[in-house]
Amino acid sequence: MADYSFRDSEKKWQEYWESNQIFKSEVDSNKKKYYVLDMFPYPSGAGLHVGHPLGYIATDIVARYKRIKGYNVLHPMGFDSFGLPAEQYAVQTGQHPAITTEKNITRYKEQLRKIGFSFDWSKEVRTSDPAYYKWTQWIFIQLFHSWYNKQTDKASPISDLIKIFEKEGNANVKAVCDEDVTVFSQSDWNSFNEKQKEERLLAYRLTYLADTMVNWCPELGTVLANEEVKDGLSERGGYAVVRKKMSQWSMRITAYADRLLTGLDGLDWPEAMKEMQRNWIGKSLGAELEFEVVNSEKTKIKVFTTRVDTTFGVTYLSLAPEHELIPSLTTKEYQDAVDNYVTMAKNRSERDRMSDVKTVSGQFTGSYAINPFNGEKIPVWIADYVLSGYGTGAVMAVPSSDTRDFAFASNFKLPIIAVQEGEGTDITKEDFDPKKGTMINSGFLNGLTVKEAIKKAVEFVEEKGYGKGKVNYKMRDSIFSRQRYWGEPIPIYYKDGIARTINEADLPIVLPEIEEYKPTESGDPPLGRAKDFTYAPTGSLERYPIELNTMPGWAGSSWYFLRYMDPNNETILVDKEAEKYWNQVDLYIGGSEHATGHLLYSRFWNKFLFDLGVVTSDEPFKKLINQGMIQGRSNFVYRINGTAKYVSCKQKLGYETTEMHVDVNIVDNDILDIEAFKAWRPDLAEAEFITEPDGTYLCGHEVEKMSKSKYNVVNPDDVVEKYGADTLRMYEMFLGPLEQFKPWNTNGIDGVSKFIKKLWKLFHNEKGDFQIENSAPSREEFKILHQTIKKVEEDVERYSFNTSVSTFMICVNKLTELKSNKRQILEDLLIILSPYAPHITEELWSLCGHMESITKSNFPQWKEEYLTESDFEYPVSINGKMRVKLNLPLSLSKEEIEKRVLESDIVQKWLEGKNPKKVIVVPNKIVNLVI
Ligand code: ANZ
Repeated sequence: MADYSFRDSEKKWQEYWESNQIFKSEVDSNKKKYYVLDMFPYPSGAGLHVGHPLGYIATDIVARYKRIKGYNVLHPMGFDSFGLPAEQYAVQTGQHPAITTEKNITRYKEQLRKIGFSFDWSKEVRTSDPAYYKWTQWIFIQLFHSWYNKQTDKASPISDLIKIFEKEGNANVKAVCDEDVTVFSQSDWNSFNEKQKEERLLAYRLTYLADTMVNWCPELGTVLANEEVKDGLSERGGYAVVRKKMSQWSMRITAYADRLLTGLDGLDWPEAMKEMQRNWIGKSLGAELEFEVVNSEKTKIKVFTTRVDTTFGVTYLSLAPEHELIPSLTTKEYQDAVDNYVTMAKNRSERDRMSDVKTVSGQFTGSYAINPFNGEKIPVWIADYVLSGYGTGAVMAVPSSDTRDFAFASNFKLPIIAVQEGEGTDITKEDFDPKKGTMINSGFLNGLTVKEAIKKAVEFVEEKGYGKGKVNYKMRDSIFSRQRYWGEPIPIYYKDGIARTINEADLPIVLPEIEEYKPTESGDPPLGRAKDFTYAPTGSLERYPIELNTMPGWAGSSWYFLRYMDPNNETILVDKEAEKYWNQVDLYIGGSEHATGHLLYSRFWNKFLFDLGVVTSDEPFKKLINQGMIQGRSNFVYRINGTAKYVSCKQKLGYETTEMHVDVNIVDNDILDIEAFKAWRPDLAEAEFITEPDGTYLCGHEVEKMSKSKYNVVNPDDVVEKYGADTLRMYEMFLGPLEQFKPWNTNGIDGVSKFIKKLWKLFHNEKGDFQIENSAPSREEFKILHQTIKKVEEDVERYSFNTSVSTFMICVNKLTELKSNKRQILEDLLIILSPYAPHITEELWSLCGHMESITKSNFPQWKEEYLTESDFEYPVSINGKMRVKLNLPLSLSKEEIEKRVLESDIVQKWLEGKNPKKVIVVPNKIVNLVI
């Protein structure tokens, strides 16, 4: 046999693994389990580029490693297959998103297959599959029928809540619920009609319909997320966006805020990710404080403050433009000005309003309030830096301590009456011009530290009945409705205007067929186009309309890791035994861009399912690693301005040129394939070139994001075709630490490709025939092997894959030098290399005569005895003269060396029966005796 033919071999082994279901995993309580998971991809039309498999290669190495370490490994793959691109493509072309999605999945699977991943495809899930989303809908229904009981600190059935209401009303219920629930008694409850009862219950349900302010884009016919709006226009298309109140399904994720926060402490995640979630949840300890309005004692303005200690310095109040008291607070004189201001402010997105420090805009209402601490009369303003969704939507402004209040007050020439003492204020003494304000003291808080002052002020406020201590979270409940087609239907129907859940037995509610994927003319979501999208509950002759909104992209991905454990179960979301066995994901690898989206939502749903008893673990992902991105390495050519001439990179000095991206696939080691370049585009056919002296055209290069528009996308299929999957896998790992961002640079790939060839040669003689020997290896050979085993094991255990690759290279180089072809050495090398280069190792393993796949072998145990240089030849001198050389093991202690030296016959002869006066042992060097 001649050179290694990776094409045949890789294809052969991929087929072998597949047809023998080598990676299929079943619950086996006699074996330790290991669950290793990738963030599943959205199957986009563009296919995979070399950046995508980076994380998958890392998890695959771990999965294969853990298997040969004796673990039962669950390593599944699936598709996050609902989503916007397929829908937009459908709107443009009329092609059903299911068809494009299916086509893309086929392509993805083909690409993944070629890289030799050890996925258990029998566990595959697709979020757009009705058999899967049946359970996404089921979770929605459970959320609808649950409320959050603060006393037990978990979700409980709504039926329990109803029992409480029937017995005693809601006065004693401690729940996470809407802010504005009014108290009702037992008899109130019993006198409510069904609709009234439903309205009350909605305020408690974990998923609920609420009128929410949304970014509505009439042109696109949909609600947009905050990050999709820039300067009041839609990011895509630049259409006008207005803030609008719409009835939307929401998820009461805030009920879990504290548990989501404390749960982070026990997770082995990158600290930066945990910090991002902490900030997103944004827990603030503070107080709510009420301000009476002058001439209207009944109206009270409630503010949320984290600095109740600064109340003496309050010089005005400001309300969010959406605040409900504005109409009643606005005096006649200011009516027009207020109306204009409110209209203007409402249409700016929250994000713009928060970031826009300079244009602190505002409007006086004409009303005044009373500062409860000192009885001062203070004006009530409207300011759009106050957000309606946070706290109470009203702030007490302390311009001497808070930068925004200070900027606002300066802008509107409002008084700044106090400089607070103590650390912790935003404004420094230097910033504050005392001429602008009067220094006053803080009454009973004088001289205290901020912490002490806050504590004392809260006590004061509570005692006097001005307000109470309060915890606030930045995190909001998540809006769940989408006006889209390609998502899960929400399992709700409406009867008599009341939202009701579809019977579980009737799930899934399958996405109906429609002709066009756009909103209807009357502004209903696309599902409004379906002919008969109605539901008849069992026993009912009448049919009722089904909810027209669909679920957001994050619904299906919030629980997919559970379904992998038992993907085909039709009667339950996940089998109890399977869940108990596979339990948490032991290792999860994916991008850091999901910090406050997917990773937070899935923790939320998991906690809810935990409360429900569906899962046994409160946290889904024990360990998380964020793989860095592989960036593109772009190449450039330089056109001399006004000509069709291109000048090579090192010759361009003195020319006025325009830099142009060139397709990296027609560049090799920065050298342009001139003919391919001419053929690349019709306008380049006549191109002329000024080359380097050797006749080549040298391109410039730069590291950028990998993207089609930069012509720097490298397709893994091409790399596999040219070098083989084993080379691609090892090369991607070799690029650098997994977490790091790093450019794709094919210049180094030859090194890895050579390594694979060298490995092959170790097993073959000069003539190219397979030949290994059964004779015992030398100590040196063992040493090389065992050092490698140890290093590779340590590396995988700490997810340092790039260092393993270099270790393998060193090992193969050393064995090549020794012309080592001992079975005992080479077979173990194959086993430890198999997670990285699974194909060639299978091939050589079978050539070694093994009938069973190398994936069934055992990771060898390294032995200490082989790691050390075994012996050292000690020169032993007696009275300054070297008399003998003794071979002693290196592992000996000083005392043991001395003992062994003295025991030696030759030394004994020189000692002539005397005891030496002095013995000096210098380990690894010399022994000196003085007699
Ligand atoms: C007086 C004060 C004095 C404040 C001071 C801060 C510093 P965090 O920590 O983010 O929770 N605030 C309250 N509700 C607001 C809203 N809806 N929109 C904008 N700002 C709002 O911030 C809480 C602080 O932000 C509150 O404490 C309030 O200003 C302001 F030296 O009250 B503070």
